[in-house]
Amino acid sequence: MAGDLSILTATSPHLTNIIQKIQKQERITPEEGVYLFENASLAELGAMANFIRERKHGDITYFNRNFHIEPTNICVFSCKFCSYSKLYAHREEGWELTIDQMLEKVKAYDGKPITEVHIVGGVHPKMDIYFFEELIKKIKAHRPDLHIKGFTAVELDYMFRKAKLSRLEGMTLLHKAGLDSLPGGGAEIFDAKVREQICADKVDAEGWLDIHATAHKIGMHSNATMLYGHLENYSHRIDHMDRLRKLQDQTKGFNTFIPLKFRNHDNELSHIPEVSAIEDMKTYAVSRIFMDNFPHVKAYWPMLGREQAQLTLSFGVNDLDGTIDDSTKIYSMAGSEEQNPSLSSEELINLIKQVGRKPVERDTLYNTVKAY
Ligand code: V47
Ligand code: SF4
Repeated sequence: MAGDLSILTATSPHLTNIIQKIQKQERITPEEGVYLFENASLAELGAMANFIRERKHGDITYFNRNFHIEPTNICVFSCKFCSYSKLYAHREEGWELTIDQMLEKVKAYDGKPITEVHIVGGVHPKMDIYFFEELIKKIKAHRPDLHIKGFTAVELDYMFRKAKLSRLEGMTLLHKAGLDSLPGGGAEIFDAKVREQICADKVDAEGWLDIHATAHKIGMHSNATMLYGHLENYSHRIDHMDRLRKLQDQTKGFNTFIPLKFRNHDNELSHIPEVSAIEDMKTYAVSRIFMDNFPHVKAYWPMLGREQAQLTLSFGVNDLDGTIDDSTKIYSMAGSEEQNPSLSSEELINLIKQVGRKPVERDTLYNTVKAY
């Protein structure tokens, strides 16, 4: 369990002050967040983040059994970091699944102890809200206990606008059909100038936050991501987290914060070198320290690779995500460590145990399914 942070000999009065705040469970300011990124050593960040992680969760490390459905990679947008999408004009190079094909994917898990399906994909101009309403209803009719976590705010924004529905009307329609929660994708970096350079044409920060606020308002939970390691600086990362922290103060609807490392394979930002493992650990640690009102910080292991994912468990992360089969292509196409992100539950449990943590299988809402 969490020890005492006073063993840390702070290298500046500013850092001493931050350490004391953490011990007293006080919130750090955005300026202090930037200070940590710029001045704290990796060891100091690790100690602080781990202290908070153990105070919140002890050694527990969650994982869940889910699978992905990616309805299409055809997309009306052209995010520069995306290695996955194809424009509608080149749709013969991509894929478009029918409702029956997606139902077949769900049926392939009949009898298997899966608790969640994560549905996310490109923004296809012809797959509208009513198409997805029917899909969700059919999945629920087939397997009512399966939690449907689906659609980034980017997909939802487009669907709602196309159907001329308000965000509240659109979200309510999908929720009534059986959509249970929202994944955290599409957030990227909220700063308008950086967003303009990496994903100019999709929903802006205000829109992303408002869509999640709308979901929270009708009782749905959601996650939040941050794409780091491209054109942004430390202030942009902290600004991103600060906007999420403020919304969470109001709604308490976010479960998990997921920092996503930019991978540079085969996209329009391929000239940008990927950040180091040290930078990854710093980012996880500052996230855990700064996002005091987010219950969980999650690492997506296929993106980082198994060993780095294990390391994150000492830098604030208490949850490992990753499909247990190879159903997602978003990352493998961007150059993730794991080209075939397949890991049996036993292997995942062993990875967690190897670094002295306690694996706990959870459902989407962090109810314990089984402790190991
Ligand atoms: O928004 C796209 C990212 C996200 C690249 O909520 C890239 O449980 C790195 O949000 N390098 C979508 N990242 C995936 C996502 C997610 C993943 C796992 C769990 C959850 C959850 C959500 O993938 C996009 C974008 O930020 N992404 N391309 C790339 N080249
Ligand atoms: Fe489309 Fe998402 Fe790729 Fe952007 S990241 S181009 S919205 S699939």
